[in-house]
Amino acid sequence: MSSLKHPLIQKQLQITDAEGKPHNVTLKVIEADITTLAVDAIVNAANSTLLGGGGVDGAIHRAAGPELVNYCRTLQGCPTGEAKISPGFNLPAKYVIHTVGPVWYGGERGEAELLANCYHNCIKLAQQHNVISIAFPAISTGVYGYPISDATDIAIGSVLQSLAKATPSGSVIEEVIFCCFSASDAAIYQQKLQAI
Ligand code: AR6
Repeated sequence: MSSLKHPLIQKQLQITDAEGKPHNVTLKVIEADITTLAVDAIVNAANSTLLGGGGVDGAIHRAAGPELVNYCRTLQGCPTGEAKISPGFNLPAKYVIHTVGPVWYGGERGEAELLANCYHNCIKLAQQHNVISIAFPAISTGVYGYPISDATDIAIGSVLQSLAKATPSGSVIEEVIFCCFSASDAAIYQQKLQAI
């Protein structure tokens, strides 16, 4: 395992699900290329076509191989804030959960709620597919321009809220990885996770 994949911080929390049952979940912050992670599901910060693009989306499509775009054609796109799932094909991850983050227009166009919906819908879909470990990139904070500090609060907050809303019919997610692509993003995630 490369040293960059070694968690910069990890925190074990007890979450109470919708039926009042306690579950342990470990939240980790790492600095890595998400396409290298052998987890049950990695999340893709896609666009609404789901047919590939730049940034993490481009990296995931390159690493998964052309079968991914062929499969994504059958998904018929994805609205902002929602999520769709595909196999991981050549990736070490079993699934890719594609979500479409909001473009940042200054914060007055419902960006915060849309970004929270992304995390919530990814967790929901993951649980429906028996995912135990999931890795998220910093959705919307690249090309889409969402300020990293606010986006990080939403990422951590909405993941914890979604896990608490979980119903016993889905899998119990035991590991959530926040996969940062720069040391400066990782430092922000680390600081926010430390504070909870
Ligand atoms: N592993 C982990 N994180 C990565 C990787 C990687 N290999 N590559 C980039 N990032 P962005 P968005 C980080 O721009 O803002 C695409 O063209 C990156 O540093 O990928 O949601 C889509 O098709 C940043 O922190 O996604 C859409 O059109 C984070 O991933 C649009 O960009 C998100 O940056 C989506 O924009």
